[in-house]
Amino acid sequence: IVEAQLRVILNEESVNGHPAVAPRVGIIMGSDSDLPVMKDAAKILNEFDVPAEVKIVSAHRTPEMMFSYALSARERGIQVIIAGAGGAAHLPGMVAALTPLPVIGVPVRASTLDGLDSLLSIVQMPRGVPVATVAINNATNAGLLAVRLLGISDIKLQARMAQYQEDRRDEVLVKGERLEK
Ligand code: RP5
Repeated sequence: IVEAQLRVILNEESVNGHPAVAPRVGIIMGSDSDLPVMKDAAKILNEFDVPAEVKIVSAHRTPEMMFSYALSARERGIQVIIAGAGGAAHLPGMVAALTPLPVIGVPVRASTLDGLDSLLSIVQMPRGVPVATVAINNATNAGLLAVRLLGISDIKLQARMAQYQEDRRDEVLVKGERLEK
């Protein structure tokens, strides 16, 4: 999924509010400037045919929207939330405080501190409010982790994840063989 396509998804959803297929994963981010990073999570979910929604929800600029999003996610059928933010990245933690759903945090490199600020803001959660934090800018891993979480109760999806891992292993082996020649 390219950025332009995601923007179309965002605009369409803001117009009719009802995606065709009920999303299982919610991908949210603090700003549209996070899209170039967060699109990688959408790409993975698309690859695994997991329906997802993409929304801009800011902990600081739209706090009311963050509350309503987090409080309604479970009843709307969302099973995992991927939340990306940069700088004082409070979105994943605040959402995790408001929902019992698993929240995966993506620290986005967005400031002069190179993403370390985002990483620490997301990973240093107090006891009792977990956020599964991936590496800086690694929304791909957030997508993969969401698939693994869904795979716990979805055998077909879990089998596809096992296949994905085999494919990655084969890629490495092929590269190694090429080097040896
Ligand atoms: C955060 O501030 C966003 O998640 C983004 O990473 C960062 C900068 O936002 P913009 O000023 O680009 O909108 O809330």
